Amino acid sequence: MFVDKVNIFVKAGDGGNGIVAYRREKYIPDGGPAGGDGGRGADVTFVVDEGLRTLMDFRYQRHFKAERGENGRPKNQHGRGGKEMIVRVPPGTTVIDEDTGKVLADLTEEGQTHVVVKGGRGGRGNSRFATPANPAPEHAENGQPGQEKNLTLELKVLADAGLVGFPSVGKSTLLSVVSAAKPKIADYHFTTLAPNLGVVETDDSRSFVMADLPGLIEGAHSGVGLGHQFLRHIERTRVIVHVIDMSGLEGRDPYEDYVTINEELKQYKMRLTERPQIVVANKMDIPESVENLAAFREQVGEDVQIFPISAVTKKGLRDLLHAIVDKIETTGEFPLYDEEEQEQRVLYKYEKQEAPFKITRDDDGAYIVEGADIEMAFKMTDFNRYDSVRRFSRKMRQMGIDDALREKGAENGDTVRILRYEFEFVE
Ligand SMILES: Nc1nc2c(ncn2[C@@H]2O[C@H](COP(=O)(O)OP(=O)(O)OP(=O)(O)O)[C@@H](O)[C@H]2O)c(=O)[nH]1
Ligand SMILES: [Mg+2]
Repeated sequence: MFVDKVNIFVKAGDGGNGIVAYRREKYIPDGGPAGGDGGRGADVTFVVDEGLRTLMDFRYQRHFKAERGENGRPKNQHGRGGKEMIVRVPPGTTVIDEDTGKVLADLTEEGQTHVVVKGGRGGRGNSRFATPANPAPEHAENGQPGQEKNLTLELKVLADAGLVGFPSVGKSTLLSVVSAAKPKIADYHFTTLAPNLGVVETDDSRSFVMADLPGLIEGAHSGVGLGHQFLRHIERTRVIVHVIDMSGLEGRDPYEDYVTINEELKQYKMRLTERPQIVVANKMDIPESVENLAAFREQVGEDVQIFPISAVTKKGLRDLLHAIVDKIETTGEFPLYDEEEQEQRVLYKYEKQEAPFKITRDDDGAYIVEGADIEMAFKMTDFNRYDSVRRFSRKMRQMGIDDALREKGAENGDTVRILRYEFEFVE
C-alpha cells in the first residue's frame, strides 16, 4: 500500500450582498422597501470517479474557488446563486482538514459525493428587515463569506507487483519501459529511495499497478541501508518480481544475489517467503549474461521459472508481463493494514471547544476582539449604513462583548479592533 498525497486549498463562493432599495412606481410616491437578497455562494463538491487512479491531476491545480452569489437587485429580485464546483477524485481518497488533522471524508464508491466547503448564504435585502416600527429600513446584509479550507488528500494505492532486488539491477529502468512512470535511473546504488508507481497494461488489455522499490542489500532485515523501511513496502505488494543483474559486471554473482535477497525477505518476515515470486534475469543484452544465465539455471534448479529480459532493449518483456498478470490474477489479497500502519494513522486530533469570543490587548493598548461569530457578523455588516451599524452594535451587546470589554477596563473612547478594522468604544 502506497500513499499518494497532495495538499490543496478550497474556497466556496461568498454569498451575494443584499441591497437597500425602494419601490419606485408611477403614482406611488413613497414605495416600501424592495431590496432583494443576494444569491447563495457555490459549494465545492468532491465526486468519486472510478476512471481516476491517482492524485496526479492535483499536482497541476491546487486552488479551487467556487463562484460567488450575485448581489440582490431592486424590485425584490434575488441574486442568482453561484454555480456548483465539482472536483473529481479517485476512489479511495481520504479528505483530511490540514489545519485540524480531522478526517472529513473517506470517498470510496463510484459517484459518491461530499461537500467539502459550503457556500455563504446570500445577505438579506432591506425588505426583509421591515417592521411596523421601521417600515423602510436603511439596512441590508452583506453576503456570508464562503467556507475555506486547507485540505490534504490521501490515496492509498495497492501495488499489485513490487520490483525487488539489489541496487542498480535495473528495477527503475524496467518500470520506466513498461509504464508511463518516469523514475530516476542512474548507475549508482540507491538511486531510488521511495517507491515509484506505474500502471502497466499488457497487449491483451489487462492492467496492474507495479511499484519500483528501493534496492535491498545484505543486512536489510536488520535495518542496514534503510532496509526496514524498504522491506515494509514489499509486504504490501501481492506479487514479488525479483530482478537480478545477470551480467555480473558489478563483481557480484547472480546466484549469490538471488539467495541473499530471498534470505533477507525470510529474515525480515517469514511470511514474505510465501508471497508468489517471479524471477527476472535482466541485462541480457550484455554478452557475459548468456553464460551467467546458464550457470544460474543450473544452480536454482528446474522448479524456478526464469524470465530473461533486457530492460534497455525491451526484449522478453511481453512474456514477463503476461506471467506477472497471470500470477496476480491467481493470488488473493494480503491483509492491507498491519499494526504499524494503524498506529501511524491519526484519525481525530483533540479539538478544543472554543469560547464564543476572546479579548486581548494590543501593544498600543487597543482591545482586540476575536471569535468566529462576531467576525462573521462583522463581515456581513455594511458599515456605510447607519441602521446596519446599529444592528452590529446590538449584536456585540447581546453576545456580552460590551460587558466583557468593560470588565477588562475599556472606557469611552478606547480603541477596539475586530479583524483589521478599528472603532471607538462608546458607552
Ligand atoms: N545494459 C543494460 N543496462 C541496464 C539494463 N537495465 C538497467 N540498466 C542500467 O543499470 C543501471 C541501474 O539502473 P536502475 O534502473 O537505476 O537500477 P535500480 O535497480 O532501479 O537501482 P536502485 O534504484 O539504485 O535500486 C543504469 O545505468 C541502467 O541504465 C539492461 O537491461 N541492460
Ligand atoms: Mg531504482
